[in-house]
Amino acid sequence: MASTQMLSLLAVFVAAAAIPLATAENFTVGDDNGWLPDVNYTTWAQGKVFRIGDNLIFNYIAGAHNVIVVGGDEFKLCNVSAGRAPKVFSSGDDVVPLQTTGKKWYFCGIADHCSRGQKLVIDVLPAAVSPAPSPAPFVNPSSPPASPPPGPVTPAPSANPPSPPAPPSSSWRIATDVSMMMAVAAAAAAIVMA
Ligand SMILES: [Cu+2]
Repeated sequence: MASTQMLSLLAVFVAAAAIPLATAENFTVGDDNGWLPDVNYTTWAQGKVFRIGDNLIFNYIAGAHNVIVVGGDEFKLCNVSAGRAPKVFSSGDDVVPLQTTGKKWYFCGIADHCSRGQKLVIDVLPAAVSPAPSPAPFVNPSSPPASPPPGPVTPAPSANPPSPPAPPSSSWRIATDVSMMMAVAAAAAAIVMA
């Protein structure tokens, strides 16, 4: 049924249009490596686009590591500044929501893990805007048509079009009749002579 096909097609379009609105991405830090020392998280983060609404997932054995949300200086020094009580995740399956833009720094506070590279800095961008409809040329039916583009102008039909070929003149018709008659006569003569 055509209407059914149209409906399913419409459903596909609606679903496709809805997908970008629902894209809060979950980034598993380190992918299959998880959250460990001696992994290059700068390399891991390279080329990834982090946005508000996305989540970082830190996977590790609970108790063996943690995730401390730190500042840039603390990140550099692998040390939480004295007197600060930073946010710490320690479940081993930590979901860290990205809620503000800008640089975010994380490191593991266990032993020397941070200085062994168990640290991550990312830059969070604003949430993705819902995709605007592609800027198709908008045609306003009520607006006057655009002036025709400059180009060769087709000549208006002439008021005096070339006259059609004149009908066969009477002299031509007579000539034809004569030649016809002569042909018939010749044929008749040929038959008689045969
Ligand atoms: Cu650790």
